Amino acid sequence: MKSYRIAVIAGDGIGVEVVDATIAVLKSAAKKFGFGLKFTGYDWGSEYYFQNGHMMPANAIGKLAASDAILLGAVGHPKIADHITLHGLLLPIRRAFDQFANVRPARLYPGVDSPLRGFPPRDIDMVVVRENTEGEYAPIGGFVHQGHPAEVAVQTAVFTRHGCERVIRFAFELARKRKNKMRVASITKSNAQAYSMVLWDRVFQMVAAEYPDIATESLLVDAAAMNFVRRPHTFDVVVASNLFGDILSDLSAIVTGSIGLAASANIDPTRRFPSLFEPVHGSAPDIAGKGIANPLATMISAGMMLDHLGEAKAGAAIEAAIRTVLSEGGPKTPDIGGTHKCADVQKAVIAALTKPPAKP
Ligand code: GGG
Repeated sequence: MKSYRIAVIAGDGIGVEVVDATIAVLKSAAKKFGFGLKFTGYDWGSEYYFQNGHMMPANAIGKLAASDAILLGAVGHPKIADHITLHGLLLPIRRAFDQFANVRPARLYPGVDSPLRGFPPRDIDMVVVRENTEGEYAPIGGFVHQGHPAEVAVQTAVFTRHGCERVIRFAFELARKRKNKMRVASITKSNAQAYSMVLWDRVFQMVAAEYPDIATESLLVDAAAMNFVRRPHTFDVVVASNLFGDILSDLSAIVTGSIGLAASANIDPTRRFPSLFEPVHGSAPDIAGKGIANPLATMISAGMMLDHLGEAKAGAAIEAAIRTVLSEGGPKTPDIGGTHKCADVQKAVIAALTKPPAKP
């Protein structure tokens, strides 16, 4: 029997609850589809930081490298500055494993309301592909005259031709694979960022020429923000820089109902390294421990993980089970208008996943 090694970093806050619920779903899927999953948990995150002064140990990357995939919950703690938690755990993993494509689907599921008032019942089904290893997140910068009135902070964005080209090409390939609207939208702010994003625009035009079957549009990020609200159903694959992709994928999440449904995959398409799967949301300390976190974003991410591992049927079955629960009036957590708990959703997804097919 084929078996996969899954490194699990539940992390902080609601990360622990949503990852526990997701592992239960993954175990059911593995049983149903006949493959093995060996989970190795790592207690890294903010509690680890309080004990050790860093978010993960020095040999963390080496340990994770021995896995086939990584499942992550959330990072962030109200008593630790956000740049410490993010730069201490998630960002070094993305860079060390060259996970250059952060794939963030946003679907309006049947049974979930979009907050867009009067939005006609048209499908929203898009994917934001976020560049994930450079751009505005490049760890280049510093302080001068620190603590003095003349203090200066310098933060440098890094856009390489190679970095732009590979993520843009990934977006075009994804549009072909999805066979949905066959469109790729590129988002920049090249009127203001006249070097880095002009390079991006140029590379986008160059790559687009190789995909005559895919329609394209180039939007400035401010116009894209408007259009995600005004005409979200017209987008298919959207490719953007690290920062813009991060911001826009929160917008695509909320127009499809909740960030609690927003999944993501940090992919190394070359498969030299393990890819990482996580919900888009953070640790949500305001609801942590109350049992009301929505586990669906993590479950959808886990489905993407199985698909990436080559268990496409099992991945699709998790998504189908979630779709069934949402469309057939199953339990919903408060973020999507319900009153149920994370554990209720877990049970319902497992029931839908394991239900024997109806007799003809
Ligand atoms: N699910 C992982 C998590 O906690 N993400 C929160 C976050 O701050 N992410 C920043 C980013 O993706 O750039």
